[in-house]
Amino acid sequence: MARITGIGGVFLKMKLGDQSPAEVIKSLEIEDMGFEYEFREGLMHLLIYSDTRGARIPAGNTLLFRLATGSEVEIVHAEASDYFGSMVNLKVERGALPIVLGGEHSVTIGAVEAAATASDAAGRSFSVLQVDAHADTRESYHGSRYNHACVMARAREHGPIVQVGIRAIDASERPGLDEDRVIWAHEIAAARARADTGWMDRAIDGLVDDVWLTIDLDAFDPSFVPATGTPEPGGLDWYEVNALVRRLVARRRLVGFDVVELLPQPGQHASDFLAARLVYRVLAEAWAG
Ligand SMILES: [Mn+2]
Repeated sequence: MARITGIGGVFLKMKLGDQSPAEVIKSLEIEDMGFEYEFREGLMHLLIYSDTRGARIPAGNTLLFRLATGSEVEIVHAEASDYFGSMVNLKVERGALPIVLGGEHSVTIGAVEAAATASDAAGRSFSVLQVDAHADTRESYHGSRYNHACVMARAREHGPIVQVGIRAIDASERPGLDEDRVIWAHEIAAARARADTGWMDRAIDGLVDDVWLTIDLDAFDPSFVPATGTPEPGGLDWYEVNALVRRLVARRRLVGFDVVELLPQPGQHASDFLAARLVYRVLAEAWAG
């Protein structure tokens, strides 16, 4: 196979066997220079960016990926965001509830933008509830404003955000955080000991008419979801997240949601089941609520 090196902006499409992106790159003899991967399977669209530790592509699926270097990384990220935005738009236009699954948390950026535009057009205010271990409020990271570390910095450009379960932030994020809109994981742990769920209402109080819910699976304690890229101890439990969702749909209009940062581990599928069950539960609550 031809050796391709140092090319920016090349778009390759190929059918894969049961290979990881890293194995594909190796088989193509492309030098790994920080690639962006886009993976499409049937109606499910996942983006896999440069952080592909352990990711595997099931046999018979198609991997689309672009090689991006330097300033191109942001361009590719922006294109990916547009892509997810257009997918969400399609769902909204049909009156459906859009669900985005990841993979990379950056898939949320375009989805939120599309949902915000739809709410705006309908004359309703828009907000985002984030359930996550990390604040994700960096303005730019690794050369891109669309990096997964910048998801909530982009989201708050569209309306108020509330952040739940936060327990790991960068020093640079601290000054920009609105403490009234952050429910820290340690507060939740303390409330748990008192069987006090008031923090859920406090979180929802900060939201407006329409809400996009973004659930980064690392919000859960790693004892529940070990299969994620950046596990942080001291997280939420299953029933807390379920109760929060139930209260959310009782008090606000859920316009879409995502469940992201699942990083399946061979031989250990509890996290995968939790993620699937969570999607299920949010849908059930949304339809019942
Ligand atoms: Mn996140």
